[in-house]
Amino acid sequence: MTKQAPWSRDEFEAKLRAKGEYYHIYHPFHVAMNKGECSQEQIQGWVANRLFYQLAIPVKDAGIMANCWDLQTRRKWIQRILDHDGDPEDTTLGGIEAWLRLGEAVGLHREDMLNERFLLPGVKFAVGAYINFTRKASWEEAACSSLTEMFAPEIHQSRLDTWPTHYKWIDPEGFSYFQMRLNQARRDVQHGLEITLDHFETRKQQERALNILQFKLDVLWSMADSISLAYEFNRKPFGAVTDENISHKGFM
Ligand code: AHQ
Repeated sequence: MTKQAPWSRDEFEAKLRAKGEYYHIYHPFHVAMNKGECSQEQIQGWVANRLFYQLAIPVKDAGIMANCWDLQTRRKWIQRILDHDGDPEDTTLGGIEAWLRLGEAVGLHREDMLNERFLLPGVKFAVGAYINFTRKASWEEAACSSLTEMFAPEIHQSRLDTWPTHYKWIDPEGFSYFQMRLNQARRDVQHGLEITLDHFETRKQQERALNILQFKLDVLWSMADSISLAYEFNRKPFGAVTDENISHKGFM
């Protein structure tokens, strides 16, 4: 079989961006949420479960840095950890604290969010798959998997455009996380895209990059599926045998 020529840099970027059609902004749960069709319990369930993803991001990014010997890359990548954990040098809220305040704004208690009271096994497994991939992959392939954020500004903006109208019971202070991510995501994507376009050179490597991005799109879609099953279709884990929230804790 003849070896296929690699795509040009622009063609490769366009192929990556075309994956946006599978982004979780189109998941029925997110569509319903932005249409104002979610109850307070459904919003709470989504916020409580998405916290686990937010807590995992700096752990994931620290794992990428641990695999990366390139000083210039680390000098940039470390900002992602500071964005989420908060920068001790400045008073701006870190993303995790901002997410916890979103949780309080939708009526959740901090300790319930942090002790995984509402965390669904399916969400935890999807996030665990993401962390495990980025730990084992090269730092360049792990960087590529963060490129779902090419589509994130649109989803954060869609929440800022719709939630204040549909969910007047939520203190607007809670939306600061979405506002913060608009610029942070755009900056992250610029760096992640540069790494990806530089690293994946042959056609075979470029096809692998698309598959890595699809893996991460699967992670995000599967998280929404688990949340939807539990909070939209009222099929919580072990719901057939108990009303309690039963699932393992910790183990990451
Ligand atoms: O808040 C999000 C965030 O900080 C990140 C980091 C990035 C990564 O490294 O994988 N991905 C990501 C995402 C965030 N928010 C999600 C959302 O829907 O609110 C979207 C998600 C992403 O697109 O990967």
